[in-house]
Amino acid sequence: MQKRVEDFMAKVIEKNPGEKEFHQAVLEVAESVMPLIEATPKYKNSKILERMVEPERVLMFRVPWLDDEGEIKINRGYRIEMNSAIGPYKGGIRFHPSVNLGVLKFLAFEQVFKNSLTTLPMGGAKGGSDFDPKGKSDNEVMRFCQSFMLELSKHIGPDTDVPAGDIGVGGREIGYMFGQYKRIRNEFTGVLTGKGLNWGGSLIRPEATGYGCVYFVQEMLKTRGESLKGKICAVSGSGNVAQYTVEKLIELGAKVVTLSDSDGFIYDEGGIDKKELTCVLNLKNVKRVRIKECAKEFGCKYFEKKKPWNIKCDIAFPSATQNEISGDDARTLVKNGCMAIGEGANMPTTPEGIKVFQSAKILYAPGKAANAGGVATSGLEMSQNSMRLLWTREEVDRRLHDIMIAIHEQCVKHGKEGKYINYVKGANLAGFVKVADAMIDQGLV
Ligand code: NDP
Ligand code: 2IT
Repeated sequence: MQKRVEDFMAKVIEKNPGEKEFHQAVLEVAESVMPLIEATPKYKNSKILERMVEPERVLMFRVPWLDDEGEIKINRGYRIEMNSAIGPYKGGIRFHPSVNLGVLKFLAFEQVFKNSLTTLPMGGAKGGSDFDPKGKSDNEVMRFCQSFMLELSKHIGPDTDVPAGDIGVGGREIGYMFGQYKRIRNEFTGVLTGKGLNWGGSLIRPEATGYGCVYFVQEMLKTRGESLKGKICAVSGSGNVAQYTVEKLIELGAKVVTLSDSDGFIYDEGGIDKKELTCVLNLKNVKRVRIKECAKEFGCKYFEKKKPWNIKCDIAFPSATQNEISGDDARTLVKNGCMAIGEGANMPTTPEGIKVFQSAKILYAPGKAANAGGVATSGLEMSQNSMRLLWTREEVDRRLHDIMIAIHEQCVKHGKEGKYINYVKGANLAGFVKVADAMIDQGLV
């Protein structure tokens, strides 16, 4: 089997040179699903995995815009439409200087399996730009978003491809892009999710990824007769996902001791409380300053250029970016008694780190299962837009919670290895089967 995976990967690497994050994401899936493919003639003979790693469509375009000084700036825009076997393309948009083709292909590939797991009819896509919103004025961000959407609008639509937010794209950016789409197409439709509440957005969408991740970890803990009450949690990042992970953890009686950004992390030994979280939201979402400022406000410790993984914790919630937990970080977490990992971010643990967690037999949930609540609630936003009505907060939260429980059940069903649940294998297999069968039903697509 090892040889079959190696041969398959050699071809993927040859065809997609230099795209190391994409290779990493594909390898993880290939290792999980290859035994099933080899044992199932309909998958093997139809070259299903070879087809899945080839995006249905890749769009790459110039995004020119004017800064506040009137100087011309040029960024690159992308949309990777990976797979539409089970529904319209769906997935976020990332604005960050590290964005390139390989990063977005990894994210689009992950999204295919994640969206399949949600139980909702959504295909997989991802888009973005190497534009850096940090330090830009609102007007600069608006002009960039308008230029980006001028091209993207030709390729998306409520039944074709429905983007949403990701790193660097929140409510402000979705608003500017939605306004521009509406102006170009003269249509008010659910073409984006994560919209503002009074113009088509869904309650709970802002909270959904963080809440969903916590609900998933709750399910994992139940398999060992444990709960979140009193657990010490280390959270990385301080953006959308991190903020609402912390909110739900506080509500459920856990103690969150860290938050971070790309400059460093804060350590609040007594636990971040509701008042402090409100302060984080204001500093990060309104004033848009560094996490260091929160440490000053709370009088807690700040560690410059460090990640929070050497802080003793029961549960870690990596919620910043890919490959933020190395093999060494994973060993430190395990040594310090960490019992569970809930990945709010996409692919935050390196392959070496995953091996460390799995060998230590701790509860390890990959992002495509644990953070699927965000896109699931985007799916719920699409449903509400189609029906032209708005569900209550309780209704959306209940559906989100049920979906996270259902994802956990699928992982257990496909990932059980004796007493241990291999959530990586479970998520990959469950996500794969639905998409593979749909592709086969639809002929040579
Ligand atoms: P935000 O832009 O709101 O926040 C991102 C946070 O991560 C910031 O604190 C940022 O710090 C930090 N960060 C970003 N890049 C790096 C880096 N290279 N090194 C260290 N820190 C970094 O994004 P989100 O909270 O939406 O996204 C966080 C993660 O969750 C991403 O992996 C995303 O793909 C994933 N995700 C998001 C979903 C959503 O609905 N938004 C759904 C599912 C997954 P700084 O400000 O310094 O850049
Ligand atoms: O990675 C993700 O799942 C997201 N950024 C959310 C995608 C979405 O369409 O809501």
